[in-house]
Amino acid sequence: MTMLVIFATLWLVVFGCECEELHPLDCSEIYETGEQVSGIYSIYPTADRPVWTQCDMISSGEDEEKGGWTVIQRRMDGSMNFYQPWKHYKRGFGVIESEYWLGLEYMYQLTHNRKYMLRVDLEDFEGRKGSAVYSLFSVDSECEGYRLTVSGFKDAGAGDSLSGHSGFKFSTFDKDQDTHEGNCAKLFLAGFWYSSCHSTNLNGVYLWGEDATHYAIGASWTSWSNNYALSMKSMTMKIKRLS
Ligand SMILES: [Ca+2]
Repeated sequence: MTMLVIFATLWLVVFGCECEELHPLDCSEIYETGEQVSGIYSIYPTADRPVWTQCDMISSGEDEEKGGWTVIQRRMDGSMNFYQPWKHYKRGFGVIESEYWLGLEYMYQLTHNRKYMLRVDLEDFEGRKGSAVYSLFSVDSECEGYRLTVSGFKDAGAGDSLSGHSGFKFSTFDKDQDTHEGNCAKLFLAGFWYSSCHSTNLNGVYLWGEDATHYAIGASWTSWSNNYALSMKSMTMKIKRLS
């Protein structure tokens, strides 16, 4: 009987530990457990349900780059339509193996009381690559319109097209929270933290390069070449926890 109690207690302890390990908050936590292979993992921004995401595990380079990065947005081949309604931007959409948006609610759950940095990696159709790094990234609650806070820009070849969007709420075609008299999401065919309207349209139309036919609807990052007509080939937004 005593042995049975000891065995049951040990089982509970072991099982308890396994539960902890199986519920990582984000990719930073997965990296800290020793997992250093980039790929698809499930994370728990909320305690109750897992969310699939790409984890970018970086072990080389400068300290700022090292760690587990949680990919919150990825574009790479134009396979996914990013002109989506509010409820999809809230909960996330897309295909984790290729193009997706993690979801504003998960971004809020991760960042509202923890410190995260943001890195935006870009590549154009000429093969040129560059990044923009921000030492602080957070998203407010839905009641606050999922307002963006981004600061501490550091240039890594892409220039800064995002700081101007800090302090603005998220807008979609069916939820206009921008400061423009019109509807920026309808004008520029995406969902984003539009002001009046944008200096980057990372969720914009995948235009396969430069297209000046329709003004600024592409997936642009205007400090790239001061060109609203240029749409990127690949874009990734990823965040890493600092505390
Ligand atoms: Ca408006």
